[in-house]
Amino acid sequence: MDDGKKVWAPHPTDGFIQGQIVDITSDSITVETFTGSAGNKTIEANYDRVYPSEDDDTKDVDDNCALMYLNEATLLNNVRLRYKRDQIYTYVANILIAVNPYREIKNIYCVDTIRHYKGKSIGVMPPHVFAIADKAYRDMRMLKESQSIIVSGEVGAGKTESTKYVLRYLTQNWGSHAGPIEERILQANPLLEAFGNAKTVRNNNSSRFGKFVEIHFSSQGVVDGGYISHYLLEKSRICVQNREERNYHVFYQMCAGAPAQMKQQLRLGSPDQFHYLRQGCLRDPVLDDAADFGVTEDAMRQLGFRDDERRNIYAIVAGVLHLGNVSFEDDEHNSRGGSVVSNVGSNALSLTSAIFGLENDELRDALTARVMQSKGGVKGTVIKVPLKVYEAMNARDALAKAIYAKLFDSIVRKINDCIPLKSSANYIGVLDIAGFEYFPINSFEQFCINYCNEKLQQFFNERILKDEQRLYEYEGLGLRQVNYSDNQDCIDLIEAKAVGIFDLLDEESKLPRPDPANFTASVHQKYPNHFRLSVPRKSRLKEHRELRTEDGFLVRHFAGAVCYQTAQFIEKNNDALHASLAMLLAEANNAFLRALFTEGSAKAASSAGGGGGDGGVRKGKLTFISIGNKFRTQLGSLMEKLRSTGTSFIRCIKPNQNMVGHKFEGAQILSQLQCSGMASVPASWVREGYRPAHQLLRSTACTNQYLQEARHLHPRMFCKVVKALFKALSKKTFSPPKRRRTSDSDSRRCSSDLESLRNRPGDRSIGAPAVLVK
Ligand code: AD9
Ligand code: MG
Repeated sequence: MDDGKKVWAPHPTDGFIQGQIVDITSDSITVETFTGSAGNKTIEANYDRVYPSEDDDTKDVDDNCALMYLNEATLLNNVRLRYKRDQIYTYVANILIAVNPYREIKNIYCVDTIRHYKGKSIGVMPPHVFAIADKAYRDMRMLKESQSIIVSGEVGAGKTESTKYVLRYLTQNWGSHAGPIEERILQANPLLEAFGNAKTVRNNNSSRFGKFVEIHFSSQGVVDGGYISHYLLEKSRICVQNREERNYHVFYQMCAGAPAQMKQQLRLGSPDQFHYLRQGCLRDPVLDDAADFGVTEDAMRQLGFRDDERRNIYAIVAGVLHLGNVSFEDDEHNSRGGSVVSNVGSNALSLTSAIFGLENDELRDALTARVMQSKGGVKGTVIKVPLKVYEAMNARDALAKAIYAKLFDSIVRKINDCIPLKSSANYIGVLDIAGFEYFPINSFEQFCINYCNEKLQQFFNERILKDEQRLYEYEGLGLRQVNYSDNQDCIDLIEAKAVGIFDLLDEESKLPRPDPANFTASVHQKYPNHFRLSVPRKSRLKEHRELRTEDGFLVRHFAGAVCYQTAQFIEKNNDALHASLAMLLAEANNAFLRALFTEGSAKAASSAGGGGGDGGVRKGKLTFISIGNKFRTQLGSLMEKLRSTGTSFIRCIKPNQNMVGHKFEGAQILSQLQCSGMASVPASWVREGYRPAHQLLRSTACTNQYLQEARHLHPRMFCKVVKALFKALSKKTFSPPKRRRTSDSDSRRCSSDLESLRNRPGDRSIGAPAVLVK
């Protein structure tokens, strides 16, 4: 880096800005910027934040590994150049970066495009989700090994849309129409979205749960069936939403689009009649609730939900809305305090009882009093403790959340019943789960999702870095080991048996009077000097009161430090209904509702392993079911699955916060690239002279033509070429080693060697089927 050299310097909004070096001191560089929003001025930056620029910085490449200087700045610039040309996809080796275009780009997902990508190696066609899906399919068939595609990114980055395109590609057999089982698998999406997606400030169709969708194939490579696992449905939304957000789509769909008879039967009116909908916004200009009701209904029909099953589901949804309208007031006739259902609320109470098949009085009692064992007097005597108004409201909300969550579980179970496996040989699983997140205030939900992202990052490191190193050893490239940050310590901090944060939380929750401050103190006491954990930083935001030690803790995640406020950890971690409510539901006349709680919990317990011994902890006469523990177990089996499959990664990027097309907010995008490991991983490859051979093969323009042929060479020759290339690239000269003509017997050996080269684990899809040089 000398004076006059064209470089990228850090910039607060653009991420990086181009300029030329005008001064260099021992620890900083001064850069005069060319143009851009900063205008012509000088920027002084740390030495290690200034990066060399490509000679021709207007030319983009399909694969970032083809850049001469691969660093954060050139990576960002390449993605930017392509985004401007509506090329939203870019590779970093085999990882796909997908920038959300926030508008329709013509023909990029049509049937013809699907056809073009079928059977083509990565790199033959322009970067695309279809290419990733096709690679997964080819690898599955060739290696006879299941595959997974991990789609990640922040809220609104396009994970769910990308997942849908992958699923469509895999279920549309060579561009023809999907068959009945494929059609059913595709219809699972709109149904899950109706019940599990909602409008939020950052995405008007935000998934409020994670999912892993497996498409199973027979040994002939034909779709055989599917299986969906789901994770962490956001329950708080059922009762409370921000002013600009909404509840789950299905509520509004039913209010707007249900047939008149159903509306009459379930006493549905406009959304503003319901407390659970009124707090948020009622309509979204982009969504057509009435039409979407039809979409949800069609999805259920096509999946094979019977008329009575659909009716039962809708009734529960309506019941939850009426339950939310049950309001309370102080009980003036009771000297011990307590609450009664208010006049306004009593109509809602009877509608709810009617729909749920409950006795009106019993529902009222269960909401306004709690059954407890008396402390003094005769041992084991059960007494009723009246609840205060806010406690009764909490009981109501807990009931609504439990019912809706169980309904969601049962819908997923039913979908799985509708797409059964018959003779599955292998599967391709697509994971669509929220990425790393942090807000001004972070609670249990963020803690769980960031824990999940730590696990996925560890897996990413394993797959991308460890496997890559193994591959180079195999190719005899003799490269130095690349160091990357290991996050096992952070994972242990959270999940370790007995001493991890999840178990400390469960310990506190099992006490007669759990206290968030005690829990937080126990975390700090356990880890006084842990690198990953510390006392929360003072909140910089003035409107939030300053955090004290007992209010939370700070975890240094791989993607950044997050401060968690622990006030609600204990209640959010507890998945059990209070005994009086649980007893009430067990006796409901609505058989569907009753089954949600009996069947669902039996299955959940067995899937959590050990008959629920882990997840359910006896607490006096009450059961405490820990969400954290259940999630840890679920994630454990997901990771086991992922480890047993071949993997591809799709990193989705949100280009701007306004959710509009043609707006590239460089700094925000850079931070997403950093969080996903995209900025550091390839940079370390390059820094260590560590660029995979096959990437060179298909991406380096100067050698492209020669290497088109080289990929048909014998593996040993192939390795020589690559080594020569490696040296040549550092000197910018290249003369290929002499190639010998292959004899017929050589050809055959080459053919099988090449085949095994292509097929070995971690195949980088060197090229289309072998055609030997004659
Ligand atoms: V969330 O964490 O579930 O809130 P996602 O799933 O990452 O989020 P989603 O796929 O829902 O985001 O995309 C958000 C919106 O971006 C969509 O509703 C589309 O309007 C838009 N989008 C995303 N991908 C594409 C695309 N490939 N083409 C056009 C897109 N629009
Ligand atoms: Mg989503």
